[in-house]
Amino acid sequence: GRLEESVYPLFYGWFLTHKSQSRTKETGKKLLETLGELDEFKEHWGDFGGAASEKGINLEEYFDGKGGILHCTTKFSDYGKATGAQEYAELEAVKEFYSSAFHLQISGLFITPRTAGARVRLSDKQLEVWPADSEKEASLSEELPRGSRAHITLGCAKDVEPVQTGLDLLEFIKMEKEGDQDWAVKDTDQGKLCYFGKGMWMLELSEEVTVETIFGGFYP
Ligand code: ACK
Repeated sequence: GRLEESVYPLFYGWFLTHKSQSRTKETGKKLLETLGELDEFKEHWGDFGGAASEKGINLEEYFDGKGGILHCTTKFSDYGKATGAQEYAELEAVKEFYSSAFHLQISGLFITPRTAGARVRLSDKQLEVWPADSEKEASLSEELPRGSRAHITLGCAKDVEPVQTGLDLLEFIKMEKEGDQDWAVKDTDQGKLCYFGKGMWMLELSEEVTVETIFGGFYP
């Protein structure tokens, strides 16, 4: 029968199709392999705490926490309990775009000692379902452009929650904004690899990767 009350998801986002998931995982894996073999990376093993043996770090094992379907979260609504969850559900764009297909652009890939993720560049249309306060909520001081936090979590280190991936991405973007520094370490066949210190590596893809997604909610 009809539900008396609205049912709110755990979160809303763009969910990658099966095919796009395998491709994205593959691209991420390639980065981890490239990094693992890079001399410049080896100089900074210490950033990853005790994870490095004499042979190095197995990054794939390091980031094996928290699997699941690859997605780009728009709103974490916590089954309606999160601040603004109900208002978000009522947004015209959210209702209109629900279940629609979108192409998302991945512009970079990154790892930190906590998370591995993909940086997503949202279009103006996609920003219509991006919560107004997402960046403010996460970065206490600075004003960052809307959509800065958009990401796909590819992996988490042990005992790290996936919410950390977006926070790590904002950390990169803050440094990019403040920095007069050149972070570039190496040109790879995938793009420019940058080291920001403290175990924070970003690969700026020379060609953005397009992934197919469906906008919707995650309920389990
Ligand atoms: O990797 P993610 O973007 O980070 O996808 C998962 C998803 O919701 C289910 O846990 C994200 N998430 C969890 N807590 C929050 C939060 N407080 N704010 C924003 N995103 C969150 C998590």
